[in-house]
Amino acid sequence: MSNTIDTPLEILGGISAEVFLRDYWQKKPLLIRQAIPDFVSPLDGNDLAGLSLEDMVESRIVLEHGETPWQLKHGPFDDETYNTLPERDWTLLVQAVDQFSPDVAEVLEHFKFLPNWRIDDVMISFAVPGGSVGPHYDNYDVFLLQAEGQRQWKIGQMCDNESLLLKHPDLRILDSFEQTDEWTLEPGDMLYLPPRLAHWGIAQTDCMTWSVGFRAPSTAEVVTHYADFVARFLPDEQRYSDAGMSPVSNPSYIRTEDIQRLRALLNEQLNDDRMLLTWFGQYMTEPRYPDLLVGSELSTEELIQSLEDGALFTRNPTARLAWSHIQLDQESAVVFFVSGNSRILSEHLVVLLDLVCCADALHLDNLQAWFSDAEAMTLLCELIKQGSLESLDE
Ligand SMILES: [Mn+2]
Repeated sequence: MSNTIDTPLEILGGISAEVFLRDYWQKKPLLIRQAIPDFVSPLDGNDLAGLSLEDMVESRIVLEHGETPWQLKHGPFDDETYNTLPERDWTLLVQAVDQFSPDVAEVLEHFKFLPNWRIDDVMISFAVPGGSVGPHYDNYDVFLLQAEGQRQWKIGQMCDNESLLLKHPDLRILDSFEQTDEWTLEPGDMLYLPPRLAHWGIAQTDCMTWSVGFRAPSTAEVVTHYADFVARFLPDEQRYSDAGMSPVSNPSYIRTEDIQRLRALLNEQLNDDRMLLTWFGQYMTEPRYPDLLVGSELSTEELIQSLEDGALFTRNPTARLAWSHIQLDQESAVVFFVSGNSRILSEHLVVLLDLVCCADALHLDNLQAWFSDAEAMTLLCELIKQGSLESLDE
């Protein structure tokens, strides 16, 4: 592992991950000039517009002075859409471009000081001069990397669900913006914003911004999804029970002891760390576009043969992988989360998991040592079958 916590990182403007996480992450913004020096975007506005024509891709166009103020159009678009756009004041936004472009996914390599299961996607916006989606806030952390042209970023107040918004059916634009700072970002510059901080980006020239966004379940999601997950394992017969209760003096009254029984029931069901880990790992690795995981059936022998013939396997950018340790009776084991599923593996496979999760590619050199390990080979075949690992020449 190359992430030493006190190493100065260029992507963070020369501060260490430790300092960034202590002073900025989830707390305050950080402007980093030349976070990626001399950054040259591997795709341009036309490439992005091309992506927005495809069915699988989530895209939007925001026109400040459209048929209505701040008009929002949803993709997929067609050539006609682009032929009719005005010269100024519009923005095209395309979600999860990292899933469709390995060159874009590569930018995520810079963020290895954060858990990869917290990363959501790389959204890319292209704007013409004046283009903006208005002053707003988001509920998640974001790194805004200027990829092309210049964009002015203004930052403002911390917001919450009481912050007043313009009346708009789809967009959450702030009614008031209390500016505290502003900067113009050039290619390679990056701005980190914590959740709920008001921000307002305005294109100065034709410009492209990459937003590395993070996912964090809302507390409401955690509570409802986890409760649903636990409930799947509970038979209908298992119920609130009050064997041994004392007689009531007032039949309408709910006593402290009744609530204590309920509390005990909830504690017993919700305090299982292994269950919590299983749910969390599965939930946080759910892929955004599961349809993009297309696997192929391969036996261990066929896998070995293909590796010996020079095959290279890489992670499908759609796959989301994470792992952790769990205690099984007496021994420690590993639980591996793969795109919303989990499987328990022997502890000795940690080294292989590290390869699967982190290596640039899997090939004869780094896999040969595992050929005689049946559990390891079964795992690799399943990852290929399930589409998480794909052969580079396919
Ligand atoms: Mn935003």
